Amino acid sequence: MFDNLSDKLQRVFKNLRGEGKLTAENMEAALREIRVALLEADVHFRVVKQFIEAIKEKAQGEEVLAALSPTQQVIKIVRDELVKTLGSHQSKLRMANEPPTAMLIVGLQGSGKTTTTGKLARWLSKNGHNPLMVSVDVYRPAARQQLSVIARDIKLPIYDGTPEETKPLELARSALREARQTGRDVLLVDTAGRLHIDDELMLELQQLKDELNPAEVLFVADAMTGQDAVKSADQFHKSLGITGVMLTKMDGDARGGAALSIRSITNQPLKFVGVGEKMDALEPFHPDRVAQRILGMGDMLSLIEKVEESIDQKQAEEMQRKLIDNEFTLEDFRDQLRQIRKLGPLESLLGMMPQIGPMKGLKDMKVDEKEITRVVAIIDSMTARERANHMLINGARRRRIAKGSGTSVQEVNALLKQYAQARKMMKSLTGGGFLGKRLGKLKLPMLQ
Ligand SMILES: Nc1nc2c(ncn2[C@@H]2O[C@H](COP(=O)(O)OP(=O)(O)O)[C@@H](O)[C@H]2O)c(=O)[nH]1
Ligand SMILES: [Mg+2]
Repeated sequence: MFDNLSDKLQRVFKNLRGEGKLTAENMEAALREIRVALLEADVHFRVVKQFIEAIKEKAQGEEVLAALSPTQQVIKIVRDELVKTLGSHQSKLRMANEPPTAMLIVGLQGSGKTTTTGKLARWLSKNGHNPLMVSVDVYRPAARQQLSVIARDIKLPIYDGTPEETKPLELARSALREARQTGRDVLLVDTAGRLHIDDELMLELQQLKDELNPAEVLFVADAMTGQDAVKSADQFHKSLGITGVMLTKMDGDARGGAALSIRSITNQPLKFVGVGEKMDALEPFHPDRVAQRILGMGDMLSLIEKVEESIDQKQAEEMQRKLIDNEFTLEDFRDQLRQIRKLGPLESLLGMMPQIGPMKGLKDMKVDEKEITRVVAIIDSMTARERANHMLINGARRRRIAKGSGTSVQEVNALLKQYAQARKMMKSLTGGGFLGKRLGKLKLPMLQ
């Protein structure tokens, strides 16, 4: 699933990285390609429009992390927007305050309602629930039989009904009573579908809804039907009111347009996806994981996450300002080293960075965690005035600092030299056009 979109987006980012430097032109081209990729993935045009506009806006705004390269920032923005489009957070099943919780499974014929009812019962039972199933699809002779076979297969109970119970409402009512009496906490009601939405179907579902007062009305849609799935979900929601969507046959859908549109268009969350015919082929839907899968850049995304977690943005911006104004002191140097240490093993971090531009040099930099500890100790032994102005540190002071930190004068000298180099390097990184000249108020420089 999402294979095509994933391939295309990865190509967009690869091209951007290949260019080394982002400009207004290649960013514009990248946005165009992203737009085409989304449309080709059959994402609803309104969703595509929103998506592209949001990216443009964010790229021009100031909500970006100073510690990321411009391309990484673009990737981060696209990832954030993907997660948002997919629903931001995982949407869990709602349970009634008083069991049993009724859940109505609705949708068009052949969308996968009966199969998904079985899968969901299995999933619930594996997650601490005690479900009962019932089929109220009384129109097709084999329909109820189909759910019975599934129930036997997954060894979970089904309410079969008496021969007199021939109406959906009767069956549903009795099943709810049965669930209550036998201590089942969830009742899954598999309903009949039609090839097209019609008044009769909607009336029947409305009556079931009134009778059962379900905590969930789950719309089942076939992902392979793309925008038709989105359209029928929208219609069901407008006339019946749904509480969530389960998209089936994601295993056969290389495009993913339905998954990417349904949330924005219906404003209802995608709760589960079906990924195969077998009973265990049902997954709770996690927007962040799916976005990750679509972007397919595991390493890059985990780098971005790490940076997000450990770097306080305000602090980073302040640091950038100091660098530019040449106010970067030994104290700041120590803070940076502490930040770097928070990121975890340095080498693995550097390994994740794209080896372009000034970053190339970093790859060969041997990083020793003990070295960082020693450097921090040396800086700790300086007075505040010395930390603020390294020019003060003469021979006598160097000897005192070495003694205080349990190091040698050579080591103090080496540190001061390193610091001077770092100042120079950082200045060239920030001033030389790599990140633009206005990092204090960071914007994606290529869009200014
Ligand atoms: N590959 C695949 N097939 C599915 C999935 N969900 C349902 N199906 C198949 O879709 C067909 C229709 O399913 P069914 O549950 O009878 O649909 P209903 O008419 O809505 O009850 C059956 O052949 C199912 O095996 C899925 O996630 N992946
Ligand atoms: Mg069915």
